[in-house]
Amino acid sequence: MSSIGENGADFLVVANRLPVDLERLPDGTQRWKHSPGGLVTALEPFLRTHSGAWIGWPGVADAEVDAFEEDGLQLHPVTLSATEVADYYEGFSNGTLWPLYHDVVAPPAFHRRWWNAYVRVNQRFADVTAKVAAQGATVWVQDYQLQLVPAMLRELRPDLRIGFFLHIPFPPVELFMQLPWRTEIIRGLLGADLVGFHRPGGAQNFLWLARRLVGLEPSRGAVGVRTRPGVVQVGDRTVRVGAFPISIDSAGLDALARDKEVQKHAKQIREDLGNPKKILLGVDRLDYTKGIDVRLRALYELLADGRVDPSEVTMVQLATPSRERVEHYKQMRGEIEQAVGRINGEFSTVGHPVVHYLHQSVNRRELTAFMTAADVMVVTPVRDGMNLVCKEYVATRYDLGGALVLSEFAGAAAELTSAFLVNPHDLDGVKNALDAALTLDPAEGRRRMRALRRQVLTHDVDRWARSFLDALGTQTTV
Ligand code: GDG
Repeated sequence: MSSIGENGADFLVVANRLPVDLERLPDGTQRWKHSPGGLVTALEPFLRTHSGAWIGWPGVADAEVDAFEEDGLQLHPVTLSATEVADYYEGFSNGTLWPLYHDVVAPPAFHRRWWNAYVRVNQRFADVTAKVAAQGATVWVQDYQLQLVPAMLRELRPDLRIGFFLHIPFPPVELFMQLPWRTEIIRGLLGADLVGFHRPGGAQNFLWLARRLVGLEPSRGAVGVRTRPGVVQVGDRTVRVGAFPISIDSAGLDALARDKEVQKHAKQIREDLGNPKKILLGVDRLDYTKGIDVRLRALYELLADGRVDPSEVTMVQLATPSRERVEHYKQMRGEIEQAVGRINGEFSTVGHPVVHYLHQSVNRRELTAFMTAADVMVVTPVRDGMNLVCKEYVATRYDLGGALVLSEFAGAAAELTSAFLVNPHDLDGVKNALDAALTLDPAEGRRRMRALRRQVLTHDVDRWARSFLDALGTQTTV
């Protein structure tokens, strides 16, 4: 790691988190820990060939750390105080926007203090970006925590080319209209040259709101905000709006699943579970939108109805700890653990629990081994922008084995039509889909998996990033 030189960056990613986390050790020292997600992998080629920079929060409060350079990528930490973490991050981002944008599956809370912190922190991200961007640079702002950054940045640096991508659903207009600061958010997004969503429905909702909330305002009439399909005209500036369904590093995961060590590990997992006839798998951040409760309820009823034999079927639920200080999350964790306890209490035998529940995160190789070992992957969110887990499962099944049960309310359902698609609100439907996946004829299973893999392997995260940046007008040939 070295410090930053004078030259500005010409391709910048602005995200709530940096691709590295600052870790504070018990002896008071601190170190950087890599947390490379899909986004980093996808953008790496552009970041490295374009004198790239990443602006984000290092993940702990009050961390005063200087910018530094690593492997040719500039990292610019944005400091948040403990109060700002509580109000901007846990509060407005995860207590207001997250539930509101996920169809109010939990009630969003509206607090002016949270909103004020959101404005302040978005301004700080915009200020840092404005300082480090080279003349005419491309800036790609990510996700719901930073929706005001595009307009704030344009105000400071009209020379920049600005893209924004939302990783979660953009809600139906009736729900968005609940937000006391709805106009400010739409204006914030309209600062971008390109606003991207996972699904065309999100783009349409945004276009409608832009016309309704900004275009029809008498005071803004003079500026002239008009919309036509895929475009908002703000005065003489054109804002493009579109759908860009995100994906994964499909080839990388396919290769990892073929790795001999990973295969050995998968075999070991089956053995450790007592070689059950069928293994069901769930992998999620422990989040109330993911419908972990739905699949546990369905499994409970299938066991109670005698349609699933507890000596033949085992379920593994990996639930990565998430947002543990936010109230809804604490409550939901208790409910899920109770549901696991209920199934195991009624249907397990000594040494053979029906549900193996791990509230831990596992490393990427181990996760791939779990996916390789699983006969049925169960993905039942009540609402999900895309959901990468289902695509990852498909990418690991080069053997054409396994079956996917997938909620219609995940963005991925539009692409993965050969999965067992379910409405997570229809418990009988979920039960029937689980039953069908558990008793699937192998030839039919291979047919479905082949179709799923065709989609996932040809539509990877690289293609996603290129299509967004091409639409933004950035040179992506590297
Ligand atoms: C948001 C949107 C959208 C999970 N547990 C472990 C682990 N994971 C990895 C998965 C996957 C990622 O985390 C989760 O991605 P999802 O897409 O499923 O869900 P969100 O975190 O809610 O992501 C979502 C996404 O943004 C991208 O735009 O698809 O709709 O909500 O990659 O594999 N990884 C490891 N250990 C774990 O225990 N290593």
